[in-house]
Amino acid sequence: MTNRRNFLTGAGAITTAVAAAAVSRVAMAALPEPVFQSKPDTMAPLVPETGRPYNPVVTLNGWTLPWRMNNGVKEFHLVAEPVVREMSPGFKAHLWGYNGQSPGPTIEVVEGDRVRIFVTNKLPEHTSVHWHGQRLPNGMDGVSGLTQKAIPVGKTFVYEFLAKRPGTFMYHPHADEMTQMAMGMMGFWITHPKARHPLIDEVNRDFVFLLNAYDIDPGAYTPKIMTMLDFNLWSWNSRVFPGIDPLVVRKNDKVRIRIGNLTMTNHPMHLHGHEFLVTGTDGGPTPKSSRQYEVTTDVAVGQMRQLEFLADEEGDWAFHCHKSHHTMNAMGHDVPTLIGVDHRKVVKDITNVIPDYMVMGERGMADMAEMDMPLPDNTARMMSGEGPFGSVEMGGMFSVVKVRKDQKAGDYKDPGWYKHPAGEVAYEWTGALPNPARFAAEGGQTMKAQNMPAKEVEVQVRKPVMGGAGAMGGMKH
Ligand SMILES: [Cu+2]
Repeated sequence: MTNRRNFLTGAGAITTAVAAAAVSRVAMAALPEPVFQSKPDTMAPLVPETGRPYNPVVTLNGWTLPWRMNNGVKEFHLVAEPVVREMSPGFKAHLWGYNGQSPGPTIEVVEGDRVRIFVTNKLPEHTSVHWHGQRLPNGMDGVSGLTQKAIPVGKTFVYEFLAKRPGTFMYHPHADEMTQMAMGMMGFWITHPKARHPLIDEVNRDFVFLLNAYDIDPGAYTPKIMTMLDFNLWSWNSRVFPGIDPLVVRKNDKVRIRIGNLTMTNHPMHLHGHEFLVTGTDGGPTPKSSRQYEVTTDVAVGQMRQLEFLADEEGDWAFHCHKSHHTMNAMGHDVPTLIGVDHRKVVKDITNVIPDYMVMGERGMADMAEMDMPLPDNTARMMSGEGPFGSVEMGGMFSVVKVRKDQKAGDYKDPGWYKHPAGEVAYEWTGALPNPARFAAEGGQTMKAQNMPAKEVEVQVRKPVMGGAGAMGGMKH
């Protein structure tokens, strides 16, 4: 049971999931052998071989936990343990999670299933699992101290309940939560409807991911757990752009995206090129009368949201959190705004003291994306991600919904960048530019300035306290 076995192998964005190994009769009497996953790839949906059929979800940069049926009960085995998570290529974090990964594997069951979950604690401290959003007996709710004893180090506890209502749920510890959630302990839970449900549509693609946030100093591996606000890594399933896989769909697919928020702030999730409906919340499917088309919906702390749309526009459509600081990686927050400030004199003064001092951001921050600055080892670049037209200048909570007419049903392989039809890309104007019609300067119509100083305001630029790339790397946003 303690052997770490990779049941799921392969390379690329999508690899093949393998169902749990056949279980011998002797083993049936014991706990199910836990299944582990060490790769951060998006695994192909796990098609159920036992129990009621359903359309499985795709966990972005994650996987679904195989189960076994034991006398009509669906049995899962979660192992809470320290893990190493690759958050983006070249950047690994030392987190806590379940079964080899943070977040833990997605659990998928069907409305009416009797579910038994074995939880083994291999953390250095006690834990528990709260089944966020479920209807269940009070003693199965997982609040240590209140509804159960915390699971001591090295022990295994059993949770058992009926999956009563269909919907989108989460699981996470309810013991030393501040530490354990800051370290990445969380996972998704889907209860599929047992039959056609009037408020739950069949979809062609069903993606799930959790929003999470970490505070990891550049060059460090372990999150700081005392952080309340100053997180510097905003992630989906503990991955940051460009480490987040694209959401690949076929043109005219009906697409569902389920998002859970276990960070300490809200995230307005924004989709380009399509309108979506919020078809479900923590409380289950939304009444049809409450649905309205949106392109952004806020996912508040502790909430789940289900978005649905018809992917009828081909292209590479950005999908991201609309808080611009959440689409950046470690760096940048405390950097003063330097746009429009000429630094040449300041730099000359500073380089007398700090020879390798470097100025950033006098033309905006875009230079940063392309600049190959020396960063401490094991640091996610603040913003990067090469697109077909240059740097995407993004990090953090950002990915791309790739809509293709020739994508095969059930194929999640990255089709590469969209090939735009001729004449459908913004282009440079090379003709003559008419003289701009200035307003105030040429006596045009404009509002009178009130209470404004008559002469130009002098800008006082504070001398930067820190210099050099390493010091800038220590800043947060
Ligand atoms: Cu956000």
